[in-house]
Amino acid sequence: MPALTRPAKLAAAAAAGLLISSAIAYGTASGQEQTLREAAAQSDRFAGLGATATGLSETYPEIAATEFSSITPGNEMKWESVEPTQGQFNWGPADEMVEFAEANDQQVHGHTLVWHSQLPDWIENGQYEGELADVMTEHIATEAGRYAGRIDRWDVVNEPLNEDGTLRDSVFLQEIGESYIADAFRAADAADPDAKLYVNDYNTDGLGAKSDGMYELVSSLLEQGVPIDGVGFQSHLIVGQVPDSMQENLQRFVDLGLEVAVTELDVRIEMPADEAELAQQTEDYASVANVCLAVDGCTGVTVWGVSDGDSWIPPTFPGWGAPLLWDENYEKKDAYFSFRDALAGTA
Ligand code: 9MR
Repeated sequence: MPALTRPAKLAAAAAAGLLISSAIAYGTASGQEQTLREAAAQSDRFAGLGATATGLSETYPEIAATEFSSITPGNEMKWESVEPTQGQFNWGPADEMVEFAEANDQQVHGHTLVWHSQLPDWIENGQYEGELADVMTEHIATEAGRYAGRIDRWDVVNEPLNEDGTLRDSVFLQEIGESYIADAFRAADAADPDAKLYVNDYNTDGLGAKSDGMYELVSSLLEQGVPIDGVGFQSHLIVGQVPDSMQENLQRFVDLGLEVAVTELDVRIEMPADEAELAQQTEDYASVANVCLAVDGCTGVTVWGVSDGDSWIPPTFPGWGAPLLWDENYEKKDAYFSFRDALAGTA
């Protein structure tokens, strides 16, 4: 069947009673080059985008819808966003993003239920009613419960590790102890038994102390019968530094019976980026896609933003930039094409 044009798809969806929200569905233009999502679909993987609500509604809706098959809300599902005051919730932006994904036949990667950062002040300052363990499980029950059945993967616990592989000294570790991780997964499983439940971290992409810590952590969770399904590898990389051991590393987690995903890929360059660095970045994107394709349990790759112009990198790492697949003018970079071809298995 030929791909439907956007108006035809909308009309068909409306006729079938499928348009339950006001989110716009974007069709796939026929006769054009393959998109990232089509490339990834050839091996049943997702091509994901770490997006913002404004990005989906204003800045890059068409790119998000046509190029990607999974959406991760970059900030909108974080604790400070959804529960700025204890018991008072702000679901608007997160709802919009889930509706956008559903209208465009995309998966949703929920991010994130328990994280030491971007916490509301009332948690940071300890101004909550009750014990933190109960507050945390209540938060998980409410958020994961709200979206139950509509989330493909949840980052249940984000960034629990120090660089040496020990557990990060977060407010959750301090107040609850290391059982907070198992408690969080059990609460998420109870609230949304269908979602795949992930632990997610950065600097765990290759073999090393931190990924050894992750390996020990998930092994111990599995031994305790904790309902964990997957491990996310953020892959915030520096150009030329895709770890040689990335495939071996991801594979050892799959060998434990877990699935894995690359969850926040970007490849930063010290500015100004020269031709050689951009060429290296082009290779690096393909290498990461190749790793995911080489590991049977790797479900897909999410990139952390569309354009170099709206990445988190320049403000966070002054002097660094150009980390993504589209340049500041939303023109596809060479890295886009190498990444796509690698996802399709043809690079
Ligand atoms: O993309 C997010 C950015 O807009 C925020 O300012 C930032 C604050 O920490 O968080 C960014 O996303 C982070 C993600 O949630 C977890 N891994 C690291 C990402 C980059 O900081």
